[in-house]
Amino acid sequence: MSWRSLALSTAVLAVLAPLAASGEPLEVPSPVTSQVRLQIGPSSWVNEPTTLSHVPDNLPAPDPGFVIEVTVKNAAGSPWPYAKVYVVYSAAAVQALCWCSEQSHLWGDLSGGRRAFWAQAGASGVVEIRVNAGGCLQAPAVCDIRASDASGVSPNTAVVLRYYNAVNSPDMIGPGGIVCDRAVDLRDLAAYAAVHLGMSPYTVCADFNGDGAVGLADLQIYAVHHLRAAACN
Ligand SMILES: [Ca+2]
Ligand SMILES: [Ca+2]
Repeated sequence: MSWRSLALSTAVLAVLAPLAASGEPLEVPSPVTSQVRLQIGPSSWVNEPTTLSHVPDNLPAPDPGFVIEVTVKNAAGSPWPYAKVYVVYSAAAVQALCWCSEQSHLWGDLSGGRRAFWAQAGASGVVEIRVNAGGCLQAPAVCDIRASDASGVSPNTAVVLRYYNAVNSPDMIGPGGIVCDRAVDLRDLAAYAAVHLGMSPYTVCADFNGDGAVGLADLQIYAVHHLRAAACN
């Protein structure tokens, strides 16, 4: 083997090493290296696990206050420029949530009654997505975030980066006890406060940071939307 071919082989091995380590191919987005975080307040972010696993909840709101930031990377940890990122809701979520008629991003309904929102990352593989809706639902894999390369034409063939077992929103309730009404107002404050103060049992619908308890951190998240009277049609 010549020095040149040896150097080339070494370079190829260096490139393939992350592939061997993670077991993931380099030509698809990686749920291990890709990053997802949620902006749950004006300057408050929650980092989600960096491995493919369910995370506590996904947070839509009637206003575009909650930001889902996704950084798409391949198995070697290199940013994936111009990746397409989708937020996909199950048919059960489509039925249960109160959707705003105007959305921050392009969206469409998929087979089986699912709904997908999508946006395209920039050159650094980073994209922010907001979903405008109210309501709450806890169910296995009720929502997921997935990504494909720029040529991807369908979320069905995209790689799932994260999935969620709950979707909740500060729009917890509506008139007459319906589960949501696309507005965050005194009804929602009363519903939230009852759980916070222990007058109603724990519900994931009031656990906005998904830590298994309802407390001041959740109140802070709720208050952001209540104070701006978040609402949509
Ligand atoms: Ca409401
Ligand atoms: Ca909580």
